[in-house]
Amino acid sequence: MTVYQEIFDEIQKANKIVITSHRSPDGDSIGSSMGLFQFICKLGKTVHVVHPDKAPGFLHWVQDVHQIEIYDEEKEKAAELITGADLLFSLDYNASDRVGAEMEIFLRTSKARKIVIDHHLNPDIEFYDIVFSDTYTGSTSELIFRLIEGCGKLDLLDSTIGTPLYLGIMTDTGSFRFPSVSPETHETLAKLMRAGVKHYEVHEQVFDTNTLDRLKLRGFATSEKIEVIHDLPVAFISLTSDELNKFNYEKGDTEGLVNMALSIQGIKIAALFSEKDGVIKISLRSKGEQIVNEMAKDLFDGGGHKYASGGIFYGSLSDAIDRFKNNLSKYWSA
Ligand SMILES: [Mn+2]
Repeated sequence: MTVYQEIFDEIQKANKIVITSHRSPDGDSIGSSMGLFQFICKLGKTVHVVHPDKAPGFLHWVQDVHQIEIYDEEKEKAAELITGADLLFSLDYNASDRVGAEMEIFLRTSKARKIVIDHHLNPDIEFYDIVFSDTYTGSTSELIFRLIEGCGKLDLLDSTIGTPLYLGIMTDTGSFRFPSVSPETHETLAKLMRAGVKHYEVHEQVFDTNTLDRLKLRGFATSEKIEVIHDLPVAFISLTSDELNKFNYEKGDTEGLVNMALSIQGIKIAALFSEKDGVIKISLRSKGEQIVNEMAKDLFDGGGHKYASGGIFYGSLSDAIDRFKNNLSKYWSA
């Protein structure tokens, strides 16, 4: 039996299905969660999505996204759903601590059957009853599509299921440009479009949403706050909390800013350091031979994908930058 059929059988058997995803939702966690949610709804089953925290504003247009139960906002209700579930999905993360320490307790104590569908490295296979992990695929949303196709239910695919999947694939592949994009990715996109997904609407909803403040912050960051390291093709941007406040910073305003640094001709590694909530948040991006997930893990208590990782630093902005600069050569693959 294929893993797709196995998962489909579990869905058919279950009565109380809960879909979870990681903290700080992104396009893929929302896309995969809502794609699977809509698919299970279409099978005529009841299902809840429980996320640790709320989706950023640029994802509020996604159909039924407001039905997601947010643990941070309604802890008791969210905990009850998880505890009472007989089938639990972990989407776009593969270790229970990625939902945050509080919500993790309920995942750990839940008696539900547990299924992980994910594309990050090193899944916690002990924790799950069924593991559908593919670290070569660019997004979890693409894996949800593969599940629907693999269990022979492609006839149910419509734009309601397909639109969030398109969103997740698009955002996690940098609009279909990362090395993780495969011919299968484009075949998936074609099938989503045939099912009625309006790709241009998804792009518009995600990318044409700048506020004037955000655009000015990005202009400031790229004109005043970008540095290229002298002897390596590495660039970084740093922003203090005062600078963020000056542009009325809202969550999501620095999203993708690190890619501006990576877009400089010849640059292979880019970083963004931003001072938020009293800590330094770090985003790392890379290309080609260079990978950044080890650096994120070792230096900034973080992790992620080979080409897109992040972490955190408890200290000053300048200390975080020094830590990055002083250790770069160790992670440089010549
Ligand atoms: Mn993902």
